[in-house]
Amino acid sequence: MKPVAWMAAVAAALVPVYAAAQEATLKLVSAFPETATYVKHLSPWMQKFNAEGKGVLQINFIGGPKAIPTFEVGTSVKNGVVELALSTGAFYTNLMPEADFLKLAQNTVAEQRRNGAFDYINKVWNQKANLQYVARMVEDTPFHLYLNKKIDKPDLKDLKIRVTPVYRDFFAALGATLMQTAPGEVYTALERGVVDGYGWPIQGIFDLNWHEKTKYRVDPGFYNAEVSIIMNLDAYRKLTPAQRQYLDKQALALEALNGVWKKMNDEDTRRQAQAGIQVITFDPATSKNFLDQAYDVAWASAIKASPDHGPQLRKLLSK
Ligand code: 173
Repeated sequence: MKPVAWMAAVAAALVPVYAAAQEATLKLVSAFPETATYVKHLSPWMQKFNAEGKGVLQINFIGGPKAIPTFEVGTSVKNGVVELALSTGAFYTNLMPEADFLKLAQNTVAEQRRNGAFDYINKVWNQKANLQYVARMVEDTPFHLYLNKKIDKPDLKDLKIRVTPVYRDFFAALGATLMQTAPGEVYTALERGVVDGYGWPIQGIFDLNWHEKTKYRVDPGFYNAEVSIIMNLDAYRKLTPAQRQYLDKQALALEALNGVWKKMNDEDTRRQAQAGIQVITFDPATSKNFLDQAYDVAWASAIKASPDHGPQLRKLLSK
């Protein structure tokens, strides 16, 4: 056979294989328990993703931390055990300290896509953790300190507080004794009195019945809860242009739903009051110091842990 004829024959033989390879299925795990609002919010999106993505791209939801423990999700995505995860950076700081910096964002993810922050995040996530940062699913959601013992000033001396990396440096600076747990272990820790309180966003304490074991919420809230879809970089690079375009389109569609969080947060704030959770506040100057300290401590620690990317990310994520 002449080379041209030979190449044509091979190409013809490859067509059916190529066509059959057009649909790919990506496994997704959640680092949050399946009863969390985050998973409930993602479910209809995954359904739509699969309905509209037939023949192109599908998601196979594997489950929550029973499938892969919360703090092992990042490594599993990095290594390609699963292709996708719903997680927050605090759960994969074992891969890189930068993972936890996104809680400090003061701009929206839409702005981050415009001002280069999103690309910068991806540069770091690609290089340091073999991850592609696909979409930020939660916005407008501050974290709070929840307590079972009353305080009248921001002094956590003598208090044992459940943390993740989100709160670690701030609560340590306030004098707390720290205990790290995954969300799935908070209820038991409260029930057994192993901790006197915990950090969590304004939304979600009802998902795992923590309201039953919570007396106080400290205001103001601080930071900006980051919950996102991350993807194994090799799997991302293997997508065909059509598959990648489809994923990007659905990522933007997920972010376009982020307006719901303000309403969800208002609703949960009301529910907390109804559940008898009392709000601890400080005088205005103390509140301001509390909030300033939250950011100062976190950025100082971020820049120390990542002298190269910390300052850049601070610029790109601040107002
Ligand atoms: O588990 C946590 O408190 C935590 O780090 C977190 C982060 C983002 C959203 C919800 C919880």
